[in-house]
Amino acid sequence: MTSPTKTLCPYCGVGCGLEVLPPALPGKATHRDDRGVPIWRVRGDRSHPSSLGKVCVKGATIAEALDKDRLRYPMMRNSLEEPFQRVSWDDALDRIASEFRQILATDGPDAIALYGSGQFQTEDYYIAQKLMKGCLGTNNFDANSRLCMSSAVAGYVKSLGSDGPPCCYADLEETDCAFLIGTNAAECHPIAFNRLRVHHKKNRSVKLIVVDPRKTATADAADLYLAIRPGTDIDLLNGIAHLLLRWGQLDTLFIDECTRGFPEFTDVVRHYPPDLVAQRCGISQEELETAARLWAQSKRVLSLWSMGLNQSSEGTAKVRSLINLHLMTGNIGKPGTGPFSLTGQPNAMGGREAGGLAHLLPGYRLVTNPQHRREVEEYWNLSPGQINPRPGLAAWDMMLGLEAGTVKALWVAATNPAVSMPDLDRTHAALRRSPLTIYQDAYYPTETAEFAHILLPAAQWGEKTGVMTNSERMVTLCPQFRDPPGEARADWEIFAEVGRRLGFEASFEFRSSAEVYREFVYLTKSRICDMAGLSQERLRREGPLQWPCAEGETDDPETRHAKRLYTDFRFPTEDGRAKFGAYHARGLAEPPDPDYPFVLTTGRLYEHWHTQTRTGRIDKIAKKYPDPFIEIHPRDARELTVIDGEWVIVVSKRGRGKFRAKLTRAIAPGTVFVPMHWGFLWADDAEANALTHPESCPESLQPELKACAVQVFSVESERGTGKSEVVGCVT
Ligand SMILES: Nc1nc2c(c(=O)[nH]1)N[C@H]1C(S)=C(S)[C@@H](COP(=O)(O)OP(=O)(O)OC[C@H]3O[C@@H](n4cnc5c(=O)[nH]c(N)nc54)[C@H](O)[C@@H]3O)O[C@H]1N2
Ligand SMILES: Nc1nc2c(c(=O)[nH]1)N[C@H]1C(S)=C(S)[C@@H](COP(=O)(O)OP(=O)(O)OC[C@H]3O[C@@H](n4cnc5c(=O)[nH]c(N)nc54)[C@H](O)[C@@H]3O)O[C@H]1N2
Ligand code: SF4
Ligand SMILES: [Mo]
Repeated sequence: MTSPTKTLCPYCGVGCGLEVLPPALPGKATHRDDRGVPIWRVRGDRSHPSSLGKVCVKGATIAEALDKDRLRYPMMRNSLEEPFQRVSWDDALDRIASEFRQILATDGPDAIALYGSGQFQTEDYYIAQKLMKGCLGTNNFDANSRLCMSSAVAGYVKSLGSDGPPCCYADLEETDCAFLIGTNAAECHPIAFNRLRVHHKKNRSVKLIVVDPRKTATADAADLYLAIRPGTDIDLLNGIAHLLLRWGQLDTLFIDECTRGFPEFTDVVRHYPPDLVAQRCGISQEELETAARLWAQSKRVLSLWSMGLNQSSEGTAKVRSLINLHLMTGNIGKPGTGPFSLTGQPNAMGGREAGGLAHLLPGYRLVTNPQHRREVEEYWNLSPGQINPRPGLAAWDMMLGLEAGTVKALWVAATNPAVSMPDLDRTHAALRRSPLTIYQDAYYPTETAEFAHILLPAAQWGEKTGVMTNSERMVTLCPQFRDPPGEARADWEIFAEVGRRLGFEASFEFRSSAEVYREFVYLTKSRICDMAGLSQERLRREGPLQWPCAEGETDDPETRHAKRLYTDFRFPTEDGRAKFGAYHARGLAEPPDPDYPFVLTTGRLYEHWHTQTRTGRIDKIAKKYPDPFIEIHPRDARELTVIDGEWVIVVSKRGRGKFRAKLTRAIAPGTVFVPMHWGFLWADDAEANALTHPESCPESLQPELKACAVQVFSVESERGTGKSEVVGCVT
C-alpha cells in the first residue's frame, strides 16, 4: 500500500490538511484530469486539526494546475523588447550577482528591492530576510501581505502590543455571537466558515452578524445583515460603542484592570449617536441597535474580519475600532471570544513570524528597535549596526522608487504585481522603467513576466519541503512529494545561492530546508511567537502543532489544538495593558463625485485564486466564468440604461475597463463590484486595478484596494457621446 503524503493546501489561510497520492497506484486506474493527463490524487486529511478532513473546490482541484504552463528553465533578455533566451542557472545567477555588486558599489544597498509573497514557505521567507536585511544591509524586503494583512498587523500591534491572532478555530464552535465584518468567509475561507455555520445551525441561540456592502454568500447565512456603505465601518463600530456606553453594557473590571485609553476613546465615541451613524452607514437605527444589543447580551462574542477592513486608507483605525469593542466588553482571552483576523494566503502568518515586511525582523521584531536589531545581528554574526534602523520600501513605494529611478534592481518572487498592485497604468509604467527586474515564479506566461529581464523557475508546493502557518497559528510541514519540472529550484535555495555568489558563503551553508527551519526557530525563542520547540522532524512525526510552542514543551492533548493568546488578560505592552485606539471616521480616500458617482469595490470569487496562474488553467473553473463581469444594482442599471449581460465601460480617474454587466440586488445601489482575478493574459481590458488608486493607510501603508470612484457607461451610450472607442482603449 502506498501511504499518502500529509501536507497543507497551498491556497488560503484557513490551512486545510491534505493527503496526496501519486496518479498511478497498484490495482487502480491511473488518476487523470478532464484532458486525460495523469494527475496526483488529493483528498482532505481527517487528522489535520484545523480542517478535520474537509476541503473546498480549490484544495480539491489543486493537482489539475500543477503541470500546466510551468516555467522550467532560467531565461534572460537585455531589454523588454527582446524575446527571452534560455540560459543556464550559472549564467542567470552570475548576472544577478555581478549586477548587484555593481549597484552596491555605485548606489548602495537601498537601490535593490525584493518583493515576496505570503505564498512563500517560512524557509523561503527566512533566507530572503537574511540575505536582504542581514547580508546586504537593506530593509527593502516587502511582500504582497502589504496589500493584504498589514492593517491587521498594525492594529494588533498597536492595540494588543503584538501581532498574532489570539483566537483559534475551536472558538468558531464556542461562540454565542459571531460578528463578521468586511469578510466573505463563505467564499474565501470556506472551511473555517463551515465550522461556524454548522455551530450556528445546531444552536438557535447563536447569532451571526455580517457587515458588508455586498450581500455575499456569507451574508446569506446571517441573522442580521448590515449593508453599510463602503468605508463607513468606523462610524458603525463607534456607533455600537456609543450605544454600549449609553446602556452601561461594559466590562468595567476588565477596562480598569487590563486596558488604558478608555477616557480618550469615550470622548470620540460620544460623537457617534445612532441617528447620525445609521444615516452615514445607510442602515436603519433599528439594525444598528440590534447589532449593539447582540454585542451587549451575548456572553461570548467572536469577530472575524479580512479585506473589507484591512484594504482601506484607514485600515489600521478600522481594525483598532473593532478591537475596542472587544476591550470594552471583555470579549478577549476566553474561549469563543476575541478579534480574529482571517489571514489570506497560506503562509502570510509565517511571513510575519520570519520578518517578511519592510519594517520587521524575524521573531516578531522591529527594525526600528535597537535591541531587536542587536539580537538578530548577533545571531547572524553581523557587525553591530549592519542592520539598517529604518524600515525599507513598502510594496507601493518600490513602484515609486522605480518611477524616481532610485530603485535600480527589483526582484519579484511568488506574486504577480502586474495584476495585483493598485493603479496598473502607473505600476506598468514603473516596471517598464526598471533597469533590472528579476522574476521568480512557478508559471509562464504570467503578466509580470512581460516586464522582466531575468526569469527564474521556482519549485512550487509539493516540489520542495517547507513549513507554513495558518490563521490559527497552526504550523504544518509541507513535504516534497514530486520532482520540480525542468530545472526549477526552491525559492530559499535561489536566495541562498545568490548570497553565496555575493561572498556570504558562511551565512548560507544550509544543506536542507530542515536546517534553515532549525536556524529560524531559534530566533523566535522567548518571543510571543515562540516556536523553538518545533522542528521539521517533530512536525513530520507528530503532525501539525500550534504556536506558542517553547523548547522542551511536550504535548498536552487537552490544549493541543485550542491554544489562545492573552488568557491571563496580560498583554505584551509596556504596562501589560491593552490600548483603546480613539479614531474618528475619515471615510473613503476617493469619495464619489458627480463625474465618478459610483463606489467600485473589488474582491474574490469562490473558485478563482487571485491572478489565475493556477485556477485559470483548470478548465471547469475557467468555463464557469467565461467573461469578467461587474455587479450593478438594477436601479442603477436602469438609470444607466444598462441591461443584464451587456458589456459596459467603467472609468476611474486613472484607467478604464470593459466588463459584462451582472444586475443583482445583492449589491447596494451606488456601489459596483468587480472581481480582482482578470489580468491582461486572461481578458482584454478587465483589470480591477486599472481603476483602483494607491492611497494607503498611514499606519500600515496598505492601499485602499476596496474602494475608488468610477463612472459606468453602457457601450451604446458611450458611442453616442462620441467618447473613445471600446476596443483596445485601456492603457
Ligand atoms: N476563493 C478565494 N479565496 C481566497 C482568495 C482567493 O483569491 N479566492 N484569496 C485569499 C486571500 S490572499 C485573501 S486576502 C482573502 C480575502 O478574503 P475576503 O476579505 O473575505 O475577500 P474579498 O472578496 O477581497 O473582500 C471581502 C469583502 O469585503 C467587502 N467590502 C468591501 N468594501 C468594504 C467596506 O468598506 N467595509 C466592509 N465592511 N466590507 C467591505 C466586499 O464586498 C467583500 O465581500 O481570501 C483568501 N481566500
Ligand atoms: N483590486 C484588488 N487588488 C488586490 C486585492 C483585492 O482584493 N482587490 N487583493 C490583494 C491581496 S489581499 C493579495 S494577497 C494580492 C494577491 O496577488 P498576487 O500575489 O499577485 O497573486 P497570485 O496570483 O497569488 O500570485 C502568486 C504568484 O506566485 C506564483 N507561485 C506559486 N507558488 C510559488 C512558489 O512556491 N514560488 C514562487 N516563486 N512562485 C510561486 C504563482 O504562479 C503566481 O504567479 O492581491 C492584492 N490585490
Ligand atoms: S478553505 Fe482554503 S485551505 Fe481549505 S481547501 Fe479551501 S482553499 Fe484550501
Ligand atoms: Mo491576500
